[in-house]
Amino acid sequence: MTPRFIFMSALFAVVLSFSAAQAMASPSDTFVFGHPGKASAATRTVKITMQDTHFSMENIDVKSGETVKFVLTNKDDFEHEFVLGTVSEQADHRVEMQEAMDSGKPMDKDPNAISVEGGKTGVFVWTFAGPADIIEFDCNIPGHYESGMRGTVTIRK
Ligand SMILES: [Cu+2]
Repeated sequence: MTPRFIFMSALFAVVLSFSAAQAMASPSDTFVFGHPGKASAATRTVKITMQDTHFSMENIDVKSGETVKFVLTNKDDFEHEFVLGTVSEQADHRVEMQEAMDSGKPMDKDPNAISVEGGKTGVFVWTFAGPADIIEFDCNIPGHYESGMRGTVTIRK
């Protein structure tokens, strides 16, 4: 490697970590749309089925401050995930998932996501926060979002 290449790589890494920190990533990070919630604080349970690489719901309406317990049942015989995020965070996550698949490295566990193995049910609790906005719930396993495995969450004041 030339010194220039090393410098550019280091610079790229700094830019990457800066944008990742801004977007979401590590467990200590905050999300504009809320934070992981406690099941005991949940005021509502939303049941979603994952089947034929689709979610059984296209939109979920929530209020800012509301804690929702999601019960996700995967009826396919392969893994799906449920990720909350803004449109741009979801797009970034899809790139990470594709890279992880290509390299064979496992993904870091994100606090705004849950993976559910085929035939299993997973529980995911989230406390939503405003500002009133629309975010997405997606499965970003390569090819799944593209085949329609996505939905929106409308966060109302
Ligand atoms: Cu999926």
